[in-house]
Parts: sequence; C-alpha cells; structure tokens
Amino acid sequence: MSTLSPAVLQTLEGQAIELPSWAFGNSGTRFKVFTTPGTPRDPYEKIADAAEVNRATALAPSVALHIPWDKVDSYDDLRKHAEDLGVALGTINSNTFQDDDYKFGALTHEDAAIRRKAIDHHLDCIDIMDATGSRDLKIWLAEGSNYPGQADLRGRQDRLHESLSTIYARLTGEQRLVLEYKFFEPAFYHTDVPDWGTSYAQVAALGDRAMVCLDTGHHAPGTNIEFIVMQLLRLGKLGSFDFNSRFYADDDLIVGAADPFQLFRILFEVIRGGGLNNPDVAFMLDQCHNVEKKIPGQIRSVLNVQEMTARALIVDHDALRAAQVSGDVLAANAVLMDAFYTDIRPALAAWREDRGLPADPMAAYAASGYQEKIETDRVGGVQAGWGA
Ligand code: LRH
Ligand code: MN
Ligand code: MN
Repeated sequence: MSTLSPAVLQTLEGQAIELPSWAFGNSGTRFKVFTTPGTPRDPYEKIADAAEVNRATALAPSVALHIPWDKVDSYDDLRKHAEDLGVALGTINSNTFQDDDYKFGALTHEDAAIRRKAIDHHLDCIDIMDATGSRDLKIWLAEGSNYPGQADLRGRQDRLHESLSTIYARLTGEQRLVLEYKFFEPAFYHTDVPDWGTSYAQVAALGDRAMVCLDTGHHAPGTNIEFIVMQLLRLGKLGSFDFNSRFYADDDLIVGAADPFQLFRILFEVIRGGGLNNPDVAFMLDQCHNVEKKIPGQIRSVLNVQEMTARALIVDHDALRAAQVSGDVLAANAVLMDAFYTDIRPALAAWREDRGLPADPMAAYAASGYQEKIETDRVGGVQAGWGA
C-alpha cells in the first residue's frame, strides 16, 4: 500500500472545493429532464444537501449560488441557515441567459437600456454578496451571434469592457470579479468571451481584483487545458476553476470521470504554479447530475479531485527535473506516470479514519438514511431545477 507523507497529508487537509447549488436541482438535456426523488424544493434544501457532502468528506465547506435561481427573501437568513449546517455561502453566479431581453446580448447589447438592465442585475448580485459574505462574483455570458455579419464583433468587445468596468467599480473590500469563458453555445458562430485570452484581456483591463475563471468543460476537444492553467497562474490571473468532465460538448459530467489523466495533469500544473491552497484560486464544481443521484454524485466528484490531487502531490519533482534537464524524455514521462498510476485510495481511506471521517464516504452516505429521508419528506413540492 502506498503511504502519503505528513507533508502531503497536511496539504490535502487544506483542500476546499466549492459545490454548485444547481448540482442538487433537477437538470437534463434539451430532450428530457428526469426528476430525482428527494430533489430540493428551494435554496434552503439545496444547501442542506450540500452540507451532507461536506459532512461525509470534510472537503466542501462552501456552496455557490446562482441568481435568480437561488433567490430568497433574506440572504442574511440563508447565510445563517448555511452556517448552522457548517457551510458558508460562496461564489455568486449571475445569470443573463434566460431573459427575452437578452436575445441579442446583455452586457454587449447594442441598446444601452438593455445593457443597463444587465449591469443592474450584476449590481444586485453584489448586494447579495454583501449579505452572504461571498468574495467572488462569477460572470459567464451567453452572448454571441449565429451568423457571420449578424454582429459587430469589435463594437461588442468595446461595450463589454464598458459594462464590466461599471460592475467592477461597485466591488468593495476583498470582493472579486471572475470572468468565465466558453468557446461556443448557446451562440454558434461567435461568442463574446470564447477563450482564456479574451477573458484575460478583459479582466486585465479592469484591475487586480478581476480574474479569469476556467471551466474545464469549455474548451474544444484536444485543447491542452493544463497549459492554460500554467499560463494563467504565471500571469497571476487564475481566479477560479469550474470543474467537470466532458466527452463531446459542455457535458457537465462528474469531474475526473471522462479523462482522469487530464485532471491529474491539470492538478500537477496547479501545484507546480503555486495554485493549490492558494486563496487566489477558488476550486469549484460546475456539474449537473441528470441520471444519477445528486448527493452521491457530488461526493464522488470531490473525492475524485482529492484523489487526483494526492497523486499529483506525490510526483518526484527532483527526479522529474533531473530527467528534464538531462533531456531524458522517457525517464521524465515515467516519473509523471508513476505518480498517476499509484493507487493512493487505501492511504486516503486510512487518513480519513484518523480524522474521524468515514473511510468510505460513499458507503457512509448510503448508510446514513439521509437519502431515504429526503425522498419521503420532499414529496409533493415543486422541485427546484437547473433553471428554477
Ligand atoms: C455555462 C456555465 C456557467 C453557468 C453554469 C450553469 O455553461 O458553465 O458557469 O453559470 O454553466
Ligand atoms: Mn461553468
Ligand atoms: Mn458550462
């Protein structure tokens, strides 16, 4: 059995992965949304479910909200509810992608009145951050065009800068803005923030408290995501991750499910670049569980990140450097692969037990009775979905 050194375990102890509230709601494809028994009926129940993930793993101390999906009467009250359950409210995600007014854009729209409406939504989100104590405002924009000639690409970029500047000026104290990019969807011809370079150019023009958000599902197939991680860390602009897996498009599947080796390579570059347990870099999940149970889906996800972080932490850096410097290609590659193939799961299970946590969080959750309880208690209400 592989053992993990005290230094590695200490690093792992500092790991925190934020959960998305929407992972606990129903979601699906544009063809069908299957409902899951026990699905939360409101933001309070989503947070209660997220707290179960943290209880089983001690890995998920905060929950991200999406506005208006998680609209409540009192965010002070929601914050207290979260704190009573041992979790904090985290990143506030804005939403300008489900309103008829935004058909041709929101922050980039030709019409100043529509831009103002979209800016005001972000200012409302910052008011919510003041109440929840959240640090980050995460902006993902569904803006773009479907046909060449439909839009003035340059004008939209200029208006985006103007709108973002107004939002950025409202941030106070430690608050930050993170701008998420995505190469396509829902627009198919052009997207206004399609890549890390555009996100970087926009946030660099704002200031130190504006950073890039990297969603692992938002790249073309074959993209070397770990290279982007390296570059953004090097530039001091990697603000956050939205972790998930993709096979084809923006699939939002369980992180580490589609390509565990890619997750390893990403985490290796995070560690190499000083991004692990670094307050500047927020680790979040952005996933949906369409056919599997949601709470175990989230437990599996945070464990996948923890397991892959452990593997990336045991890379023998001295041996790797020596091989790189001497040009020994095969030896260098072997150092990485040795760490990737090491089964650290038994060592992590033993370590969890030492800390009073379940050795097998998946089994502990299944035995806890929580799933049966919510499936009984939550019958009859209107279930909160991905967009409700
Ligand atoms: C866009 C996205 C973004 C949204 C979330 C629901 O595809 O990744 O982060 O806020 O999905
Ligand atoms: Mn995302
Ligand atoms: Mn996405």
